[in-house]
Amino acid sequence: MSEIESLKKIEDELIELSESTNNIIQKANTENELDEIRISILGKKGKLSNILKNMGRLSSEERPIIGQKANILKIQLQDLISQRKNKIIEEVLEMQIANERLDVTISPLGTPLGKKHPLISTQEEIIDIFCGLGYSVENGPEIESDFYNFESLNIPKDHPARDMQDTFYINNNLLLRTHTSPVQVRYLEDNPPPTRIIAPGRVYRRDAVDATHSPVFNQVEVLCLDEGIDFSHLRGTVLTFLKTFFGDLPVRFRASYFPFTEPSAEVDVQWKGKWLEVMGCGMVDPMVLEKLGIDSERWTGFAAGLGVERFCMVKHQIDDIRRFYSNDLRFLEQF
Ligand code: 2NL
Repeated sequence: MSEIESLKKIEDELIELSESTNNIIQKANTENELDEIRISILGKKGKLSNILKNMGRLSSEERPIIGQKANILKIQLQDLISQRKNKIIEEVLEMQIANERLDVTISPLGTPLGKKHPLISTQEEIIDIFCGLGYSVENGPEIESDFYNFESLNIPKDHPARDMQDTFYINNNLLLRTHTSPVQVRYLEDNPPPTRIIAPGRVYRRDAVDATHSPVFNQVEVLCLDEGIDFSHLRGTVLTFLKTFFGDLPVRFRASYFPFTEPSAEVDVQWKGKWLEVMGCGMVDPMVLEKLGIDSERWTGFAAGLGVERFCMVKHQIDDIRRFYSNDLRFLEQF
């Protein structure tokens, strides 16, 4: 082959390489693929060096011409490869962005709303009714002394309620209050009659847990003291309260006994044909008032006590007191 022919051949091969590789480079889809293509063209044993192997056949004038052309081609191919590489990086990134895209405009599935526990709603309802009747709300400690919880309320030393079996004692004198009456006793110590107060709050009794008993439950006690208060005021207040809370249900008063009221009564409402006991009440025993230095000839009054759990259970037909304390959302979400 003459030098002219050799030159022509190498030039043709370079043109051929330029034309064929452009397509191959554009078809590469990953950086790895592109790298392999780069090595197969520009690498030590690649197509370009393969073509240039034949440069030895050229004259010393021709060699730099081909050298220059080969260099230009090399730079062109490197450019193409790096452009393709950038394109691939961009495409990968765009695909990633598309795949990981969050539609922040999509409407939410609904925000879960918290709501009041049925016991809280019931307690608030009871409080609201008495506030409407002119009563104010009083609070006091849950750890009480024997005096405020029992002695001041005329509960004798040998009364079963004072038994270790029924009361949580902290020591000889301190205990967890078994009712909220001590709140009212404390109030009367500091505030002379007339009195219209209610005392809502947690109370504690040493009961075994079952469907109707819990060692901690909520009570609301009511106290009204004034001149000329008699049983008709008690009856009227209780009837008004029960009618407001339950609606128009039959109500009956049954004679009963509490150490701190005389006379005393228990109150039942009729619900689905059954009489259900819902509260206890009575005229405040003059002994309780005298112990507090209140003139029981001038001031008379009534008191009542009720369990919030019981009211809530009757109103919503709940069969087990433990449902209030087990935090089962299937139960709680119904209210
Ligand atoms: C019930 C019965 C009752 C009282 C609570 C009371 C308070 C004072 C003076 C007199 Cl300061 N009495 N409270 C009276 C009668 C009944 O509760 O069955 N509670 C769940």
